[in-house]
Amino acid sequence: HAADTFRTDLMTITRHVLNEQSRHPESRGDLTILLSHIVLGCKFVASAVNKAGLAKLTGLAGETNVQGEEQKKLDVLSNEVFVNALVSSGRTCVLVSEEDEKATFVDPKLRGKYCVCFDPLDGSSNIDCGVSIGTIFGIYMIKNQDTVTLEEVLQPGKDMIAAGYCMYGSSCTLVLSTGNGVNGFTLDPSLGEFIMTHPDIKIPPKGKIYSVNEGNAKNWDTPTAKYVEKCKYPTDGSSPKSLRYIGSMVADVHRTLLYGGIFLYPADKKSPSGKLRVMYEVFPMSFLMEEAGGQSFTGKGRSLDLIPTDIHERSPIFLGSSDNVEEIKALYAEEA
Ligand code: P6P
Repeated sequence: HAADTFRTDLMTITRHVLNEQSRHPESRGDLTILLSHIVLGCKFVASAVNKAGLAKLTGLAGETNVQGEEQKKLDVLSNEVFVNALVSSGRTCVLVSEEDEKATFVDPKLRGKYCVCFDPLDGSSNIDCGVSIGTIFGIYMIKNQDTVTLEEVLQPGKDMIAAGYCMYGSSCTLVLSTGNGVNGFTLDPSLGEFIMTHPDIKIPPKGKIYSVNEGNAKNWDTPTAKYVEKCKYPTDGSSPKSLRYIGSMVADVHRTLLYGGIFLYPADKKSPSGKLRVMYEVFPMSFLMEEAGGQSFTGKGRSLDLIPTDIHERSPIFLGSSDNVEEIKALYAEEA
């Protein structure tokens, strides 16, 4: 009967965030309001991505972004959606977007105490073929919102207070941490609500999957080359690892988080600092990995200890199951 088909005690993302807020009695709910605006942005982008093929939103917008990549219409649309949602929340004072060359300093009359760094639609080169893409975001507290400068934005990732991603794929999944573990939510389009489907995500301590673009093998440095060799031809009698590489960071990281294993985007001779951006790819994904019991390493040290000097700075990244990351850390330590 009805009670069997409808859960009557739904844990929505809004309810979850309010529960988290109640853990901070001094909180005035600013983060709750900010997150609700980010969630709104994700719902809008999910709807646009799902209709993209029909609404001719795919294809190149012609302009190129600061990365020199062709900007697709959905990129431009998603960036505008998030900038508008974040500014109108009245809880942000500065925004860093993958799509905008400069940081956006919010109109002083509309400022709040948070800085949000985000990639509105990461993996967008995959839009036309239907591969999962995603929004990635990280949130910092700013000491004095009225006098915030760029220097104050360039903080180490360990100072982030929240981070998350929304993956637009076969279903729309939002994974979030506010510093008290990681939870996953799936959008129920009929309700327009994100429902908690993955409570308290913990990454397996060791995994059998490695995820890297093998096409860059010619340019890898020795520790990465040695590590990938060990994945393919183990010398300890264990069976070879499986390679899974989607080429969309949110999809590759989401699989790593749920199934375990390691995701690598190493430095190489072509890109000595790797490809992925520190502020809105490396930091948020590293924050989530550590909150889920995993690790994130740059080849030199803990990813979250990095102090960026430019908002679009890149870094090599090795993240995932703790035991797997330890193996590559050992190989870099040998090389040092
Ligand atoms: P490559 C997508 O363009 C992206 O920024 C990430 O989402 C993804 O992990 C990476 O680049 C893929 O890069 O060089 O392997 O195609």
